[in-house]
Amino acid sequence: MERSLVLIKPDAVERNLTGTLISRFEGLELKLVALRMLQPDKELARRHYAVHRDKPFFDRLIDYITSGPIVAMVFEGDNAVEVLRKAMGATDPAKAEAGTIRAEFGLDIERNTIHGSDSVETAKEEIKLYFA
Ligand code: D4T
Repeated sequence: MERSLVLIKPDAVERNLTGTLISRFEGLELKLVALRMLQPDKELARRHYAVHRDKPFFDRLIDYITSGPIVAMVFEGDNAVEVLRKAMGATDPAKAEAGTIRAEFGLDIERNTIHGSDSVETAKEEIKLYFA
C-alpha cells in the first residue's frame, strides 16, 4: 500500500476544477485519506521545490504556487505514486498524452494544474510538509 501527495494548483482551484479533479482521482480506485486547502507561503514552497532551486524557472515557480489557494491531498492504494503520475500526464500539458489530466486541463508547463509525488520516498517527505 503506497501513499502519494497530490496538489491541486492555483490555476485549477481558480477555474473551479477542484471537485472535477478529486472525482478523477477517486475514479482511480485510490482512497482519499487526507485533504486541506491552504495558500502556501514562500518557505513551504521553497522546501517543496528545493530540488529545483538552481533552475532558471525556480522563482517563477515559487511565485506561482504561492499565488492563491491550493488543495493538498493524500491518496492511498496499490502503486498510488505511479497510478497518479500516469493519470496526470507529462509536466508540459502540450506534451501530455491524450486523456491525461494535464492534457485536458493544463494551461502551460508552469500552470500545469496538479502535482503528484514522483516516488514513494519523495511522497513521504512531501506529506510531512503539508500534513505536519
Ligand atoms: P510537479 O512537481 O509540479 O508535479 O511537476 P513534475 O514532477 O511533473 O515536474 P518537475 O518536478 O520537473 O517540475 C516541477 C514544477 O516546475 C514547473 N516547471 C518545470 C516549469 O515551470 N518550467 C520547466 O521548464 C519545468 C521542467 C512545473 C512543475
